[in-house]
Amino acid sequence: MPIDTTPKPTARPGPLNDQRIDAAQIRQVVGRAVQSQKILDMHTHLYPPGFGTPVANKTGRIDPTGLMLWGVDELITYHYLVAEVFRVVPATELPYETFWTWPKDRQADHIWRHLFVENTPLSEACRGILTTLTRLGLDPDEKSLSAYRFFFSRQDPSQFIDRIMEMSNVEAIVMTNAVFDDNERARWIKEPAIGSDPRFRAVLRIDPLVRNFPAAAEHLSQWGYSTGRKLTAACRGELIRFLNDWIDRQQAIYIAMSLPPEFTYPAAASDPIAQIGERILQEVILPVCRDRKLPLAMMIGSSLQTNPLLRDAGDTSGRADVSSVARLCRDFPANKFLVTMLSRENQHELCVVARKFGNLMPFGCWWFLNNPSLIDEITRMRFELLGRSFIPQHSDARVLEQLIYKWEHSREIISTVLSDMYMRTAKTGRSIYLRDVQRDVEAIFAGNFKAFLAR
Ligand code: HDL
Ligand code: ZN
Repeated sequence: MPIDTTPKPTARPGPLNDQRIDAAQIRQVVGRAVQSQKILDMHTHLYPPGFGTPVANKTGRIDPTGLMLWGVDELITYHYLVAEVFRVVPATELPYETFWTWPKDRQADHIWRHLFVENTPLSEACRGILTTLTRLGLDPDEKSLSAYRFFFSRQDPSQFIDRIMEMSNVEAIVMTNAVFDDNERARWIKEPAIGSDPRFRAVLRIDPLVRNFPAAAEHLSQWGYSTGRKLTAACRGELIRFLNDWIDRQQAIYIAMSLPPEFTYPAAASDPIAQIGERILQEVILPVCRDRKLPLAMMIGSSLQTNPLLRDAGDTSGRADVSSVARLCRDFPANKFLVTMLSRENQHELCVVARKFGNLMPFGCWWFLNNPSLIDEITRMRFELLGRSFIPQHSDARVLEQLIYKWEHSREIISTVLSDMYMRTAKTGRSIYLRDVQRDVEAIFAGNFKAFLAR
């Protein structure tokens, strides 16, 4: 279902909105505006109940392969915390394979004990759990998870989504719908209306198409698209048909893919898979995005399965080539690029390239950058170089209740940074007005994304 992108009228000029804000009031006014701003969370891994849930709940309906993750066992076994617990209880003491044979609740008990009870929960992922439990009215000092389990078991998944969205002040949740994931694809084919929950929007995620076209081509031919390993005109036509079929099925609001640190455009002549990936990008993906007026989200810098024994927790980050992003924006001026990069070292260069290309929208503090110190650094850099023409954050939430902490923690930091920016502007003698704050806060948390979609 498309996002309503009709631009909200900017703050009404009028006595209230022309109200000048004294420097001493700026923090308070900005804090209130940021807290009350509804957020369009433009990248998550969340799902509505229609995708099934493996979590015990009030309705009694459980789907072991369901994709809607919520509840304390899913929260505590978030792959960020799996990686962290193996630093406390190393694989030499607890073999990875043994951990993976345990049921989810036993994994969660192990993580709770070692990261929250016997050690001080200091990491951002740990702090997030505590913020979430406390906001839900639960005691974060519990020594076991049983009280939390009882609380979640009494919830109705759909009503709980409403409650969490209200608590985190999120107006819409943008999913990641990986068409090459067999479980996800089967659900869309079985039930075409599966994506119709008005609280959610779909995104067509297509990593293998560029990361490993030969393998992707095999799957596509099994799905009825006559694609061979060579990008002939016929194959190109079939790939375009595939993308359009899925954009229509999902009502996707953008197309997304993650790319490795080694990604370059043009592709390295020595790498045939990268070479055909480049042609897929140039001759299939970008023309479809242009014709359908959809942004392409490029999430660059993830090295997958660096430690495969950690499974979802086994990925790492690497510095990527920002000049490749610049060349894509230059060579495809009719395309819209949402770009987030995983390496801290890439952030300043990405801001500089964004200054040169209006079809580039930097977004979020992604994954290993979603920590207070780095959100602060990156957001300051973006305001200083881009004004407010960027999207400061997405939650990347995989478990529903993460919306609570990921947005509470980010709002606090973004509010502080934005206040500092206003204080600096006010020091020049330019007054700051309430309409400035209302307009800017709406833009960075929702309006910029909606306007970019609508372009
Ligand atoms: O590729 C992505 O969208 C990443 O966000 C991965 O899903 C990653 O595992 C993650 O959850 N990061 O927060
Ligand atoms: Zn993600």
